[in-house]
Amino acid sequence: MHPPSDLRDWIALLEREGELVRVGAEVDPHLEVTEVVDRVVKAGGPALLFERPAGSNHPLLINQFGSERRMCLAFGVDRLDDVGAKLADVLEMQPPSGLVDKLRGLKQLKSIADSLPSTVRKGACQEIVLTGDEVDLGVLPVQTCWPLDAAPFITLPAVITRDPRTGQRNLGMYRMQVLGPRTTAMHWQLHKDGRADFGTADGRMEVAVALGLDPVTAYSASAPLPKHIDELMFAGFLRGAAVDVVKGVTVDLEVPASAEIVLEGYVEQGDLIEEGPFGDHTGFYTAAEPFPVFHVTAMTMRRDAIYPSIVVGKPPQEDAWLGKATERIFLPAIRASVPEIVDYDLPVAGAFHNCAIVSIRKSYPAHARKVMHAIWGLGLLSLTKTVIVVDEHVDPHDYAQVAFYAGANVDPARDVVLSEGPADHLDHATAGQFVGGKLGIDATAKLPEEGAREWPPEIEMSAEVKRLVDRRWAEYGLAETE
Ligand SMILES: Cc1cc2nc3c(=O)[nH]c(=O)nc-3n(C[C@H](O)[C@H](O)[C@H](O)COP(=O)(O)O)c2cc1C
Ligand SMILES: [Mn+2]
Repeated sequence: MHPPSDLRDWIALLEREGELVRVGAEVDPHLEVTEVVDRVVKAGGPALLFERPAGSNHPLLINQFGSERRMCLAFGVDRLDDVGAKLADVLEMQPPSGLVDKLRGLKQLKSIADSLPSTVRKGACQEIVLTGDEVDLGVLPVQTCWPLDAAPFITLPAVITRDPRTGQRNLGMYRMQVLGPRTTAMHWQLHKDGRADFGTADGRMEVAVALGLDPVTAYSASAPLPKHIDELMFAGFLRGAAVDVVKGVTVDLEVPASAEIVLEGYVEQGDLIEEGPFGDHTGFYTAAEPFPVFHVTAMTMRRDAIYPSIVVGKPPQEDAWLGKATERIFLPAIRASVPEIVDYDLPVAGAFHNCAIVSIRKSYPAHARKVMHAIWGLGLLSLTKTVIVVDEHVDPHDYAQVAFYAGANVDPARDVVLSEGPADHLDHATAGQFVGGKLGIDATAKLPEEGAREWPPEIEMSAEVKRLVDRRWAEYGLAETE
């Protein structure tokens, strides 16, 4: 099964699969949509297409990513780990030894070559072209999500920039506060690639924003790739089909040809505005602070464009599933540099950066500490506040098991690491912004060199008796158990 080719293809798939409900009633994008979606997300409910958002002629799609099943449909897989496996295949490529291997290697190389975006002359995203004074962001059903939010903001954009020095493209998902008919703020945080591009720009830097994409490309804008990797190429690789791009009408940037809506424009050095406050995925309102103003020079659209949205707030929200996809897809990439990691879990309640649980194949003293420091040194995982390390036989997704070992195997006087490092831009708990403490909990079984007495065996019933009880279960007259 191929991942959907654009947003409409995706909506049709969701509808066929019983994963989408059309809401015909008029609903207000000011707070009301949030409350409806919050209830639907928390109940594991469907994607919603609000056909009549108050004050706008553009339907609003939300909760498209809000369940594991929909994430799998988006990627055309049965399990999200299958997407990771595709990446692992390429990351673990070995020099071929026989013909079969060579052919397999060629196929893998071809899958990379076929991932590059392909430039087309015409794109549906430019069926309607509005420039200059014709642009009015007010026609879009942009949500005001929470009561203390400063303004409406665009929540699900793919923000496209190029590194002014290398020309390398970047896509990032950064919220955009609507400031006026032709201006928004651009909330790229300290550790993000779009911000780094802007940091090296002289004067103006062109920016394009794509709204309403096929789900894999939209996901890719949120993926924590190393800066030099083009998220559009990554999307092409994950989709198994190149993303078609078309040149912008007022900027020298390519945009996904099938986007529902594209905003083109620029940001400029020294042109900043107090952005926020907004309720965010931390579950709190993040304080107002200066961010660049994005000036829109063109707004292009498909006919009857659909506006995509998402709500971030106290977890769990829809973005939890984008995060879970990242957790699964990036496991092989993490293993490529820290191979002793067996699995990991970023609890949804930990809002991505508050906690990571990592299981390892422990083979030497202080191994768990080595892995903690690796996590604190790895891309955006470096922002993780608490790392809990368990042995390979412990399932990091089973929080009861993890709690058991974090209690039973830990001497807090010996097995806790306190360190310091960069803190998430939005973390409100640290004493100062951007810098904070790190907590590591080594919940592995300890070795003598780690200052442990003899480690007792764990209780486990013998396989023989288990088999006997399996065999005799019916005789006991008890109900079936798992
Ligand atoms: C719904 C949603 C909203 C997000 N909003 C922001 C934001 O406002 N600012 C930001 O810096 N990152 C935000 N992120 C996270 C970034 O998209 C993510 O860190 C991504 O890796 C950024 O791309 P980059 O690594 O190319 O900078 C958001 C993610 C999601 C899923
Ligand atoms: Mn990037």
